[in-house]
Amino acid sequence: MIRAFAAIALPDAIRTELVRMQASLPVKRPVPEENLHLTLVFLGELAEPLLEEVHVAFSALHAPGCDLTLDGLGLFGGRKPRLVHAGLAESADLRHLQAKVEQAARGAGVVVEHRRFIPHVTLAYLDPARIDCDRLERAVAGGAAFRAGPFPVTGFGLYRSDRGHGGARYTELARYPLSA
Ligand code: 2AM
Repeated sequence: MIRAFAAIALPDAIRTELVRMQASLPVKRPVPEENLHLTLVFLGELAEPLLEEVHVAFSALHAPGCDLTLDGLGLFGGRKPRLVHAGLAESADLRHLQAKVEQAARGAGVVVEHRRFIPHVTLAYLDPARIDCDRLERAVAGGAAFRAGPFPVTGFGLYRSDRGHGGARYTELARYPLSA
């Protein structure tokens, strides 16, 4: 089984800005620079034939490219935050793309969780037992003015995730261009 997801890769310059922002956060294990991405759809654990079906469906998908801007920081998990992320400026194009990618994955036979899409780039996963919530909330509030971009999105990718002791390793399996 292959743990897979669809995502937008970030340009180097944007990742550099995110790394700078991570350094100002009181987190022990920031997401490594090479792992920073914007997830469109988490596909779960797929058998190889199903992954191939997904690839065929993604290859046939048509959607326009767009420009995206990272905007602000946030926490997910309510009073017990489990991750800190950078948000995105609202983009109808991004929502359109995400809906199409999700629809293509379902059409290929993937059971996708019915969750509202909240576009974000995860900057760090948190260990709820070991974080200083007040300090973290102050740092996130202090990052409200964070902006990066706009940057052009010309495609999206299919990724596999392999989790080991050193954390997750993501590998791009295929890349799908968006129209100009
Ligand atoms: P996250 O950054 O919000 O945790 C690879 O794990 C990608 O798939 C991550 O970007 C992760 O989002 C996303 N994802 C979505 N749902 C997931 C789930 N149930 N388990 C693991 N990752 C998930």
